[in-house]
Amino acid sequence: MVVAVVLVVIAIGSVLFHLWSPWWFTPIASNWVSLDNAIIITFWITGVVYVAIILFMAYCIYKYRYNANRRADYEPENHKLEWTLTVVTSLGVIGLLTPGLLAWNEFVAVPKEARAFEVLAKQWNWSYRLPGKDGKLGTTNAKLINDDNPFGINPKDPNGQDDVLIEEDDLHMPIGQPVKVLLRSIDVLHDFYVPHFRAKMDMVPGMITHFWMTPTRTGTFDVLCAELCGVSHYQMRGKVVVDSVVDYNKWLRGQKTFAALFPKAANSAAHAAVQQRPSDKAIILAERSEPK
Ligand SMILES: [Cu+2]
Repeated sequence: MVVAVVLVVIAIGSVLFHLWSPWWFTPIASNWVSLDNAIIITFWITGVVYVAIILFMAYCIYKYRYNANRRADYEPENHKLEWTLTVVTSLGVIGLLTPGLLAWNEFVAVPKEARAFEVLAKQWNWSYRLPGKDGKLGTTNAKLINDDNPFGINPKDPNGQDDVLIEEDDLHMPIGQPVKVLLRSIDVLHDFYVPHFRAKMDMVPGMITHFWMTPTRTGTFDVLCAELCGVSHYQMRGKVVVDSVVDYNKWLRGQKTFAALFPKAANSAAHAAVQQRPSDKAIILAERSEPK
């Protein structure tokens, strides 16, 4: 009897704790509401099943408690019960999987207008590479990485000369512009995670993974590494600042290109065209009124 009461208290306590606890999602700052919805649907399905099973256990403990005058009945098969449980379980699993699969399908289907940029992870910091005035990122090769060329940019590729490099500093993004995030690691597994964006993806040495997103509000958000990547994993943190288009352009004008930062590596190709800064005209986004 005591056990039955304890189980009921646990079920009710868990639900109240969930409702009243201060820990919940941070306010979202991207378009990925569908990911929040998938998690909320998962909470509902697993929550209802959790409460139902615990209350059923409490009921059985009370109802079938020891009684010297009672004998247990042997019932090896019950087709109706088996079918009911199979159908209900299948519906629950479908309910758990469907929202996540639909969200994932959107997550990796990059819209055409998304502007690509690159995140480069290494033990234990974040760097970024944005396309220059040509709007294209140059090709890279891990074998080219050295102190003069930390991104391994191919100096023979003219598209790479004007790539804007942000080394171990804050990343900025313009609000309302879809971006394709290309992810590269040069040593071990990392995982680029911005909780406010609800977006994360593993970074695997030797391959380029990607996802896309649209920042939906301005602010400064934490970048975390979500893959245990060595002794200083805990301090592999950064900041991403979502700006108005005007502020973003102002920030972008102050950044330097591959050719300007690493002239030795950039000039190692005969036809490398050196440029000091991204041309304001082509790289700067059209300034327009901010979405509310
Ligand atoms: Cu890491």
